[in-house]
Amino acid sequence: MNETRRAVLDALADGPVSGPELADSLDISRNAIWKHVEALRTAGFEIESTSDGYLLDDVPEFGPSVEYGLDAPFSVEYHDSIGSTNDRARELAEEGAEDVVVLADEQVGGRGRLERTWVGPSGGVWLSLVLRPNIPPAHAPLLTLAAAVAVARAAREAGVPAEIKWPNDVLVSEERANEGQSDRSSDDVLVSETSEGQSEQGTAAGARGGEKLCGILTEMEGEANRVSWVIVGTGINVNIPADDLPEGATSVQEVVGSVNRRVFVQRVLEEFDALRTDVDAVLPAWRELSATLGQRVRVETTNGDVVGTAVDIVTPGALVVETDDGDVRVHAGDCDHLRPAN
Ligand code: BT5
Repeated sequence: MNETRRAVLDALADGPVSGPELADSLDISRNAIWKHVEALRTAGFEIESTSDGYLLDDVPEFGPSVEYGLDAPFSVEYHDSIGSTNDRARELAEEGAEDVVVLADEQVGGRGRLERTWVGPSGGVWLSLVLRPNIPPAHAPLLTLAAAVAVARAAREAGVPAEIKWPNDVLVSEERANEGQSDRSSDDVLVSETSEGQSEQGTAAGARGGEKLCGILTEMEGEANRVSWVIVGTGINVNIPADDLPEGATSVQEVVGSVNRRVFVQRVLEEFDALRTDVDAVLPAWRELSATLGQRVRVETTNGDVVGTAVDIVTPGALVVETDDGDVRVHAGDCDHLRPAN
């Protein structure tokens, strides 16, 4: 949203304000004011024309309105439906964009890591941030961790007991979901039960450490010591019934009911913005929200499996696993939670 349109919107929110008054105060023509008002109406803002002037009645729950009231320096490119927000973000990055958020209600060609499919029905928050941070490529994983912290915090504010599983998932753990489920019937539990004698293989939801609320796919381009751009693609299951999601997934709606997605995304973006400007805060915040630390884990890496107890996370996002052969730092891989370490 450009500066003038945002100023028109702010004035309407404090309205009623007449067209001529607005034109005067913003130093643009009355015709330009009219065009901004019409464009805002098209974007779903409800603007009443009263005898005293224009008045903002209602802000759309989702859409371009995400920029309205956002306390972070991102502009938003909104799509009702898109193939992959990461693909669109890449186009924008290659054109030189910075601090743009590509946001969609529905994503029909979403990607996970290793070209896995990401399911993105309407009602979700599918977003990709285009960033140009002044960091070496090796530090980019910190942005993934920051995004996970931002999502987990926003989810917790909404009442969802979210935790982070290394490296890129936000989960609702079985235990915590059940804590918040006392009002549900026993055949309506959100997270599948893990057997008492869960083996080292782990079971479906148990191996994931809980049900998946959000996944993050970070992509980048750069040279040896400096990134050119980074795209942090974040998929959050917000107002989606579990039936529309793959097995092992959950949503905000399933845990606490539907929420206002505009407010939810704004909180994610604001938290992310605060963390990217205070990188020293990322790891401590991540540790606090982690479902992985203290767990027995198996991490599948390109050099084979690492099995042991996850004891820490260190810059720029490596998991420290205490194994029979000593501590191993794992930088990338798929992580299964086995059983809690004694
Ligand atoms: C991820 O991959 O978790 C990263 C997902 C990133 C998605 C976002 S949405 C916005 C942006 N645009 C894109 O095109 N992508 C990003 P990974 O760790 O590989 O997990 C993928 C696996 O999660 C799949 O193989 C499924 O098992 C599962 N999955 C697919 N859709 C899901 C959903 N909506 N919720 C939970 N799990 C899902």
